[in-house]
Amino acid sequence: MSTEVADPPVLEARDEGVLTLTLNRPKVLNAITDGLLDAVAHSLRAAATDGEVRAVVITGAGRAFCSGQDLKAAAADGNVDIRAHLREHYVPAIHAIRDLEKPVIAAVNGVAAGAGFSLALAADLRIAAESASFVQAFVRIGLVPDASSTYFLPRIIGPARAAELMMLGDSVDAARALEIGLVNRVVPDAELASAARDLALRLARGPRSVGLIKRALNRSLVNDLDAQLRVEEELQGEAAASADFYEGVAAFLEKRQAHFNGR
Ligand code: LHQ
Repeated sequence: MSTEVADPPVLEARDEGVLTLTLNRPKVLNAITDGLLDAVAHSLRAAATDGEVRAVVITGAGRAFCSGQDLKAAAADGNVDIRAHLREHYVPAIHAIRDLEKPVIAAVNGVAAGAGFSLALAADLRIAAESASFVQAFVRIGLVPDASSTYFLPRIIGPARAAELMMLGDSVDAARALEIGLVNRVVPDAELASAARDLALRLARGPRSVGLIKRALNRSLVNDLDAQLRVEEELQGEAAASADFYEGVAAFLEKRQAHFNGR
């Protein structure tokens, strides 16, 4: 009997309010399996109710961020109902990223391809290593972008650029990704982990309103102006009732640094 234990598809680490999820299938560039998606969704749902977690970083083990759906597993499982597969595994993972009212940073350490690119798009902020690259690989194998790419990519970089990346499937390097607003920052490879951590720590020390800002931005993606003005009204009511708002104002008046606790 074998005593080997399979490596977990996602590693979790917690430090000073920051939860880091590392996609952990480096031999296949962190290609996505159901287990990997379910683990991401599970960790993020747990983070929603965990007061110790105030920001999340998602990154990849080894030289890649994520190469998208594991095509070897997909090919081996010829009878899979792709619609049900998306609904049951991809959709919950994307929702877990967007529904978590805490900032999620994609620290893109290498190639992000196919649904791996989609995962990075669903994050709130993207910070990339200089050697990172982004490929809407779907069209290369005759598929349509999925896992939220057709929703977020045109909204992040504009419809014309999104059409180009999706229809041609060309690779975008980190410098170009920064130029077109696909990523927020690019840092030298050796500094990615610490830069992502610094950013996450800053956000983790932020007020309750950071999560409410995420809710506002989620809603602004679909609302018209009047609906969004009502959302702002509702969220400002919530923010103004938070302990962090009182702390923020007190700190301003006392000319000192605010100490927020996320409540
Ligand atoms: C992989 C993969 C991979 C397995 C590298 N799978 N092994 C689709 C279908 C079903 C349901 C729902 O949704 C989707 C959505 C999608 O995500 S479709 C898009 C799927 N992804 C791709 O088409 C990308 C495939 N990979 C690549 O094009 C290249 O590997 C990239 C550009 C990512 C990286 O290229 P290289 O740096 O040259 O690395 P490599 O190709 O040599 O890969 C290293 C190893 O990883 C290699 O294994 P080997 O045993 O030969 O060393 C690859 O086979 C394996 N690998 N991606 N997605």
